Amino acid sequence: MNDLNRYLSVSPEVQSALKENRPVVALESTIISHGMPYPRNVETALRVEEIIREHGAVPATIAVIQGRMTVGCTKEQIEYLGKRGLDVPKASRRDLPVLLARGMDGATTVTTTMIAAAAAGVKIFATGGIGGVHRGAETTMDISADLEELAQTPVLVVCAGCKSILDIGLTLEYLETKGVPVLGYRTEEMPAFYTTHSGFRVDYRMEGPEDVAAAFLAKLACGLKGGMLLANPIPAQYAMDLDYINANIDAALKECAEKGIRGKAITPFLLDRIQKLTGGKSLEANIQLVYNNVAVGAEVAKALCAAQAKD
Ligand code: PSU
Ligand code: MN
Repeated sequence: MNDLNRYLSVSPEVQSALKENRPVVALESTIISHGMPYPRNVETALRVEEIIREHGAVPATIAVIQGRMTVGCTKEQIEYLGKRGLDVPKASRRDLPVLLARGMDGATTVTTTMIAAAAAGVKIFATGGIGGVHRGAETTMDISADLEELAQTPVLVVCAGCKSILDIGLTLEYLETKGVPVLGYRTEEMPAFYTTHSGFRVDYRMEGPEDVAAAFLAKLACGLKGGMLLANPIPAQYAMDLDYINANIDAALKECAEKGIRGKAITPFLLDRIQKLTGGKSLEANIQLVYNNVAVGAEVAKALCAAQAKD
């Protein structure tokens, strides 16, 4: 067995789709274990897989299961990841070696989902929001590993932007420095997760899945390392009031500082507090934007396969 295969397990369905140039969409598991409460997390994760299938693509939920990066989790594994919640360790790039060596489980973030997707040959990944530069990072140096991963791993990530628990302007500056294209799906404005509005512009407006696939293929063809970010705004009917959500984000940030929460616990703490402070309203918005992103992810994956079939 070669070294990678010892730590990577790709489901037979995903393997045959990749071999036959059929569209596959990767999905992360931190959003399941740490991003939403049980049982909504499991319901959402299963519905997300259905939506991808309805759009003619194959879903590949990714997690670390008993020391293997698993690409294409089963329903039982998704249920397990959702039920165990915070007891599943959050697995970012720096956690991966020890979790794999010890045969442990891990909830993959955007970073490690990209790593496993790339290892398996999956090029499109859809989620809710990415990590980024935290507010106050000029003193805390809290910058998500997701940004460095986008700079080096060739996967296109569909998200609804980054939420304003982060410094959106600094996150975009960081991505610019690292040469990561930030594309807006039918928008010129960088969306801010719960809202379509951030006041910041994306690099390019994309008109449809073919446009996105063509840019991604050009990047791959030229050996320009790294991924791309496709920012897809939450559908208007589910978007939250900007002042309302920002006030709640500010309250959650204040509590986080007062409690002295640090490191990788910050993001799950803030997500949970915002959900509670908004009485679950932000959870509904979060679920809807994920549904919207995976549908776009499936369309882009199809366009990519179609373009590759022509070559
Ligand atoms: N943002 C969300 N929901 C999430 C996350 C971010 O709206 O679930 C998760 C993703 O897995 C992301 C991770 O990769 O948090 C970033 O964590 P950190 O900031 O610790 O890098
Ligand atoms: Mn961090």
